[in-house]
Parts: sequence; C-alpha cells; structure tokens
Amino acid sequence: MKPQILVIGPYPEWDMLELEKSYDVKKLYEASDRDAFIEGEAKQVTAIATRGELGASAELIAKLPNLKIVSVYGVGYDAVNLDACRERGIRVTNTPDVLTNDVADLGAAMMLCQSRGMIGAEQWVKDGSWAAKGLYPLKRKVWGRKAGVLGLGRIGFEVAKRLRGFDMDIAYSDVSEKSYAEGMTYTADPVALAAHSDFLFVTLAASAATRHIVSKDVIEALGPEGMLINISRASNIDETALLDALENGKLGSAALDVFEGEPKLDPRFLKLDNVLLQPHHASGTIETRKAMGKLVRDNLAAHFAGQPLPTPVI
Ligand code: 8YV
Repeated sequence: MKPQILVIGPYPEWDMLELEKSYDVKKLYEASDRDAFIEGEAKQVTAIATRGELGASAELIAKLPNLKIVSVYGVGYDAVNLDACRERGIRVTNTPDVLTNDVADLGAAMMLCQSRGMIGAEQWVKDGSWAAKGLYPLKRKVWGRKAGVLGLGRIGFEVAKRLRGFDMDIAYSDVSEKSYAEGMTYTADPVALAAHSDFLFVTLAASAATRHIVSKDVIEALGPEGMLINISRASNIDETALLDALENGKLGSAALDVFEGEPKLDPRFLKLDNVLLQPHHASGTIETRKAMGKLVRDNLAAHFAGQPLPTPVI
C-alpha cells in the first residue's frame, strides 16, 4: 500500500503525476468541507506536502495525529507553525538554493521595469500615445545609483551580485556583518540603510522577529525619490504605512511580489500609479518549479526510506 500524503494546494501536473506514482495523494484543496475530508479520508496521513505561502497551521497539524513530516515547496516556511511541529517532533523541510537565482532575477527585473516605466511605456505604444503625443515622459536611471539590501542571505547576496552589474553603490543590513559581502557597506540600522538607498530590496526570511521591520520610519527614510522592492514576505513590511506613504508621496514607488492576504490584496494598491504589482511569482519559472517539486519529493522519499532529509528546517 502506498503511504498517504495530504497535499494542501495544487502543484503543476508534472509534480502531481510523480507524487501519485509513490503516494496515495489526498487533495485538501479539492475538498468542499475540509474538516469532513480530514476526518473521513485524511486522518491517517503521516506527511503533508504544501507550498510556501500555504504552509500548515497549528489547527491543521492538530487534526492529524499521525503527522511526521511537512515538506514545503518554497524556501519560506513562515506559514508552517514550527512550534506545533517541534512539540510533536514533526520534521519540516523546504526548497532552498534551487530558487535563489530566479528570485534575485525577478527582483532586479522589477527594479528596472519600474524605474524605467516599462509598463506605462508599452501602454504608450499600444494606445497610440506615441504617435499622438510624441515622446514618452522621462524616467529615472538605475545604473550607478544607490541600493540597499535588507537581509544578505542567499537571495539578498544574489540580488547584490546583479546590482554590481549596474555599477551600483551597495549597502546591506543584517543581524551581523557578512564576510562574503565584499565591496558592500554594512549598516546595522534599517532606517540608515533606507536613508542611503535609492532602491531598497527586502530579501529577509520572514519570522515573528522581522514582522514590520520595514516600518513607517524605514519607508519615510527611503523617501519621495526612493523605491521599495519586496521579494520576501508581506509581513516584513508595515503595509498600511507603505500604502499611506505611496498615497501621500512620502515614498516614491514600490515594486511588490507579495501582499498581506494574497491573492486578495488591499484595494488601495489598485488605485496607485506608482506601484508595480506582481502575483507572487519570483520562483515561477518552469526550470525552478521543476527543481522545487523534485526537492519536495526527495525530502518525502528520504523520510519514508528512513534516510537523512536533504533540506531540513527542523
Ligand atoms: C512559493 C515562496 O512557494 O519560496 C518561497 O518561499 O514563496 C514561493 O516559492 C511559490 O509561490 C509556490 O507556491
């Protein structure tokens, strides 16, 4: 008999096919009554396969008395209740490294796209403004300007590498100075980092400790000419302060891949013309998502074979 696993949200078809070869897959996302589904069909599962943004809540974990492992498709595991897992010795795995370069690429692309006004520029061509009104309004340059990276982990470091290609003056904040941060200035205080920066990248792993680390003060220090780029988690930013600053001009602009309550977002975002809004797809390439899916399965396979987990969180 194949072991039962509970899948919280769908994966691409190639992953579902692979999972179904090895496991009796219980699809929570297809259940109209989730509690009844767990009681009736999924109570015996010993493994969860979930996505970064979906995680596994304490409430869900409590309903699965035999749960032994949560395998996350994503580097971020902030949506998994680690305390509930620790209490019961439940292992948690994620998919680091394989997505780092794609996430950094999207961050750099968002900076370029927003600073050079590429979305509006395409509209200018398509709606006939080019022919009717002439030249597109001038935008701000990227190369040679000042960048700040908040969180110089794997993703932050790859962002910084890309920014070097634009001859930018790069500073970073982290809990401590990093030996590998050659040519970058360390600034412990995020407000000072923002004050230095024309572009501030948020690349921190989210946790209770980093909640709203991008505060009203950080946002206002970035200022009316500054751009905030978030490719981490919405909880790292005080979203209300961000919306206020974007509306009243205290912050120049923002390029965001993540939102509180996503995929629904605060309707105030939709009224702004100084934002670039992306649907949480920084890791969303076929190549990377295939590698992430494989790592989710490799972790599950190692667990069921009693082997060391390839990428454990706990
Ligand atoms: C998502 C992510 O998991 O890596 C992360 O932490 O947020 C993403 O890769 C992805 O959107 C899949 O749902």
